Amino acid sequence: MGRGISGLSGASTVYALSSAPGKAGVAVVRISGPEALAAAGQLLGKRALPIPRQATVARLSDPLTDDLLDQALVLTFPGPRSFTGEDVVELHLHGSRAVVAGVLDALGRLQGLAPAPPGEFTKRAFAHGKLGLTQVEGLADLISAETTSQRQQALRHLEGDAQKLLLGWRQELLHALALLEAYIDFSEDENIEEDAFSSASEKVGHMVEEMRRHVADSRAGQRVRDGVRIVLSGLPNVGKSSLLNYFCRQERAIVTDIPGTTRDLLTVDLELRGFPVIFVDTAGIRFGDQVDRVEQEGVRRAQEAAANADVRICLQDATNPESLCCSTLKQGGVPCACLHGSAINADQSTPPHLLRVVNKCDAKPLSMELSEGVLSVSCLERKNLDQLTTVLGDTVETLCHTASGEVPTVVRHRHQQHLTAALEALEQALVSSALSADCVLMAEEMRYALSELGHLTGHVKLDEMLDIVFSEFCIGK
Ligand SMILES: Nc1nc2c(ncn2[C@@H]2O[C@H](COP(=O)(O)OP(=O)(O)O)[C@@H](O)[C@H]2O)c(=O)[nH]1
Ligand SMILES: [Mg+2]
Repeated sequence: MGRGISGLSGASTVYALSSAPGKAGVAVVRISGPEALAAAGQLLGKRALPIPRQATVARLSDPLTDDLLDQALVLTFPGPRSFTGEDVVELHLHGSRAVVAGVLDALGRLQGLAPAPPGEFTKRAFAHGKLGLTQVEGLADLISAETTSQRQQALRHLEGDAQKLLLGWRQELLHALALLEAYIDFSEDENIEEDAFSSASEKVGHMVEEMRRHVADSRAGQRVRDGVRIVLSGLPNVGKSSLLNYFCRQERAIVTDIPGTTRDLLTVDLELRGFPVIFVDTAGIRFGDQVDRVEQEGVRRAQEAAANADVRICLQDATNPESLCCSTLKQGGVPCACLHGSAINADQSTPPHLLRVVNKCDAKPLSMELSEGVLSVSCLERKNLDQLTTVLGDTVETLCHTASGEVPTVVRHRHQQHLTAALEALEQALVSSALSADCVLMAEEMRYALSELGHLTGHVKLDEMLDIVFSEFCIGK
């Protein structure tokens, strides 16, 4: 039942430190493969192997020198009921460098054992059908999760929510294709039900609707995984860097009253209500003779960052009438100096969510009435910044939730690409069905969609795709 995956380590039994390297309370060494139980037996000396899946304290010794290595907790998981599907042993050692080095050395000297390359255990789990590809990705995400939302999303993927949904679509599609092919082959035959064709079209139509919903939600999952990009933009000296420092609770960006102080993009990773956010401070937008080449490039990058943001905080200055004249304030519309003349990235399907904020309200009472939704704050006197944080938190939450509240299936760019391609093929299949009742063309499109779904579930195995997926893992996983 192996999945015949290339790139597995040549050695049949592998071992590695699975916990983080360095001094720790406990360190876990994992061994997987046909020699795993025998290897553990050698470290245990004359003592019998513990009962499977039962943690047992045992003295481990170097089989060659008989040196005592550690008193450890030993767990055995005979295959196929193990993480990799093979025989697996876990040694829970005292987490000192000397203990770990001693045990790894002793294992390295045993016949048929080799150190596991990065991701090898997970690769074996995939090869033995223990994990689907989206579950493998969920595992990688779980290991790198830094916020609550990332943990929740990754766990649901690891538990197979996305895999189940995709496999369900795959089954539906296979069924519809079988109906259609039977209709193509035997349509003359009386035994073939009249409605095989319409029934296949109906199934495809249903799938198209569901897939559209998931593709539309695609940014939410990617944002939880990669972080919501919040870009601070506006004219020079409006207080962008001051606001960034407020959110970081430290002086990350240089603040001066000299226009053009910030030139490059400055990004800071933070957490807001359990969601990962990336704040981006940018150069103030200005043009003209006083702007040198370095600052011009900074302005270009600022415009690009603003165009590609998930949320754009358009900051303005209560003491600077020029910044208050910005059309965003007057009309509540999207166009603004920060974006003027910049090319909006074609990849960005949804325009940035805009938050309009007027800073320095301590210095000058606003003579004009602010349009609805514009917040007036003071970075200097910390006025209304809690309110801004609340609005920002609400926005981030909305941007990270799918419309239905279901767990997003699409959490990576790879997912979005394949799901979109599958959807387009099925939409095309529907066109063939409706316009010309062309079953052959329709079946062709459905087969293409099937292969795109297969890239997501791991049913279609391209080595380079698997390399990308597994490259995220470290040694011992
Ligand atoms: N009065 C007042 N000055 C501020 C406020 N926020 C920032 N400033 C000042 O405005 C100047 C420009 O601030 P900075 O954060 O560097 O603006 P940036 O160019 O948009 O990044 C500095 O001298 C700040 O001290 C505020 O809320 N009130
Ligand atoms: Mg600045």
